Amino acid sequence: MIKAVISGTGLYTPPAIIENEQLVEAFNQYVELHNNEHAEEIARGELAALQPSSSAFIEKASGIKRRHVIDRDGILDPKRMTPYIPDRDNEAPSVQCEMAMVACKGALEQAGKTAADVDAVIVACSNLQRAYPAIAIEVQEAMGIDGFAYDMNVACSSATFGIQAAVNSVENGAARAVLVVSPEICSGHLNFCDRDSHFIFGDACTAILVEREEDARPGQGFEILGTRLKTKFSNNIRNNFGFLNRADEAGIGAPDKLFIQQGRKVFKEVSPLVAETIQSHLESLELTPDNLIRMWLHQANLNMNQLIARKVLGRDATIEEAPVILDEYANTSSAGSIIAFHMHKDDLKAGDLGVICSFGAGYSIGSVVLRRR
Ligand code: CO8
Repeated sequence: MIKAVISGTGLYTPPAIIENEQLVEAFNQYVELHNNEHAEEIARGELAALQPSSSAFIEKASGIKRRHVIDRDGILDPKRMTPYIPDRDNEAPSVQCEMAMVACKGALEQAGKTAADVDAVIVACSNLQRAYPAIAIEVQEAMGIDGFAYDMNVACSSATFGIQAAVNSVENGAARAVLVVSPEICSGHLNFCDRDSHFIFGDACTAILVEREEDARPGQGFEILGTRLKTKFSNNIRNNFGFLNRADEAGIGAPDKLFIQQGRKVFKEVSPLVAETIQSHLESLELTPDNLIRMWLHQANLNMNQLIARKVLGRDATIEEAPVILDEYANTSSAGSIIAFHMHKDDLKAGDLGVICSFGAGYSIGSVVLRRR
């Protein structure tokens, strides 16, 4: 029987950084401009004045200190509040393809493989730059991979669901090796004018190489002991952007065509579901939480991760057990847990166990239990 392993990971981090203080300064300038412009309606009680944001709130509520973004200037311009990412000619690589190339090359290098060893590419992320052709097929072409490719989207759980799809392809013999790539440009669909969410996201791209155990270098990477996926419909994280928007002009540009969430409800409803999913997944593999050396959790909120880790372990997790990258990257949607894995896996010893767990819109939860080879 063919077994799949993760033999390499790669990461692309956009060089531009926005500190909380800089984001808040731009937001508060926008608020001042907006409130001045609408002073009369506000005075008449017809419109509520916008309230300023605060970097102390952001760090306390989320643990986020800064984020990497594709474009900093457009976001920090109080008259724009949107990244500026120019359209490209069809002959030039798309932005997502360009990010994916860096991450894919990193994953192949780590695994000691080349494009000739790979048969498939899955681009798994929350927001795709265009409807078609699939970004994955563009990445396949740019990497020089002979085989097949497709896009998929399960919001923050795209990468873990993508890993399961890759495991299936490898274990059923459809592909020797699959690259799962998550080019997350979250700034493209974040409402930087919304105080409740303007600080939440950042941009990054991760790649994971899933390949046949027999092809992987001895001692390289992680055995995939099991994957467990769970979804449960919720409107608490939603984005109504889509191809039908143009069919009702009234909704074009409305706030619901960008990311919107009931953060507190998400926190309360998702945390127990995640802990239960990890626990039952471990149980099905005849493992217990005590066996876990590491949890590479989705990186949305530090308080949430500490709560989930406490529920799973029955005690507070150390920073080594549940590493944090959201302070530097903010929420990079499906890339978050994979960035944590990429950065905090090399110290594990042969036989050590860990779990990658994503959670987010859908709701969707993906758990991947790994053993260091
Ligand atoms: N500055 C100052 N005060 C603020 C701010 C701010 N920026 N924002 C809100 N406040 C105020 C509120 O108005 C409120 O005031 P009051 O008490 O007077 O009503 C008070 O602060 C508390 O507000 P909240 O209750 O909203 O604060 P929370 O403690 O709940 O923290 C969080 C808010 C940080 C959003 C938190 O709820 C959270 O992180 N929840 C978990 C959310 C989560 O994990 N979501 C996952 C979504 S990601 C995903 O699925 C991927 C989607 C696809 C990606 C798309 C890319 C764009």
